[in-house]
Amino acid sequence: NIPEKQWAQVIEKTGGPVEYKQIPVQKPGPDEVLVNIKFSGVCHTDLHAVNGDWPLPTKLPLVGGHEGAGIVVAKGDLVQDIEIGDHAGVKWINGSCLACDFCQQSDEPLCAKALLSGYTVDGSFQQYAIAKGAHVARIPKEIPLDAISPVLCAGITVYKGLKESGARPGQTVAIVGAGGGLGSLAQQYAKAMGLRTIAIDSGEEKKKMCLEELGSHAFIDFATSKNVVKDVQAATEDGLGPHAVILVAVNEKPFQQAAEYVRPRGTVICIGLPAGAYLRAPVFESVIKMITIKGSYVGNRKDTSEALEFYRRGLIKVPYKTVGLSELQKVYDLMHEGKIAGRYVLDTSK
Ligand code: 8ID
Ligand code: ZN
Ligand code: ZN
Repeated sequence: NIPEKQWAQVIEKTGGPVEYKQIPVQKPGPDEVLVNIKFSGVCHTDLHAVNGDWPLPTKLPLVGGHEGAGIVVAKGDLVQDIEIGDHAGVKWINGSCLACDFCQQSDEPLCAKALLSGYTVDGSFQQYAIAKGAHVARIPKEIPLDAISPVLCAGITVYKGLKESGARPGQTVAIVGAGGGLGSLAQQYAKAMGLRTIAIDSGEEKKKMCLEELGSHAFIDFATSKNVVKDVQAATEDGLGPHAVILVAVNEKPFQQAAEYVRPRGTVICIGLPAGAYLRAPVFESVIKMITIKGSYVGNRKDTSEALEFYRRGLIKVPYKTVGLSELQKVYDLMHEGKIAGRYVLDTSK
């Protein structure tokens, strides 16, 4: 029984506020599914969308959210390989053309026609969300929907970023922004991939989480360190710096620092998207250290199923707190202040 109305968090204009209200439930098109969202993680991207931080406009009015985990309750005639009652995830890539040069190579995040959940189409901050049948994440039924929701963006993205870094088991990766949603999962995926991690973030709560719960061997507090570059290098066994750096901070500064402490031959992976930020690296050191600097953008459908499989196998611990969908503004306020250790997950029934 699908209701006609549902609770949602909606912004009418860029800058907000988010408004908790009832809106109609939409019907899925022929190649789409309707997912009864049970839980949705809140990603910093959702806050960027509210604030209009990026040079890409959102749809308006907008229902944000792209870490939505729930149950398929309706589907279009063309959707054959997912059934009503199956568990599914509405992730950032809501759909893509499946035909362009990039889609053919399973680089669907690069598709010029990609639909973005909670950005160019309505997302998971509502009780019933629509996504293309080809793109919803298939969630095995034994996985709890609350715990898996942050994996649907944060998990997939950092897993992909770690693969893009080329770091191999036994090597060391610095996670910059380690105490946030992406950063906390990055430490877990890195550990599962046999990597050592150095966590960089700020404050006692995040330090404790990174060292005691997430398995990093060192924590560097960017706010109190006198020299982040030296401290990161000193935290590697031979003092030569980490083999890779995963940048998931929402601040420009570390994007201009990483090339200085990464190891010769090392790779800097840019994932975080601070507003108006630029990368900077000294040409001299970049050349003579043979550094690679790359961007990494979410993941494809295979990265998605692999990231979920890591969780299913018990390799990933997701540090999260659950509050009601109605409390989204509070989560944004905490996120804006950098006060969230791990992720907040919204329960759409409250
Ligand atoms: O596909 C992608 N590239 C992708 C996918 C998903 C998210 C990119 N993102 C982007 C988001 O849009 C956002 O810009 O990644 C960024 C991180 O998202 P998040 O993990 O959801 O944000 P958060 O939970 O607020 O964590 C950010 C952390 O960065 C720390 C903060 O303390 C916080 O814990 N941080 C900051 I701000 N400045 C720092 C610094 N100088 C820093 N950590 C280390 N050094
Ligand atoms: Zn996200
Ligand atoms: Zn395409």
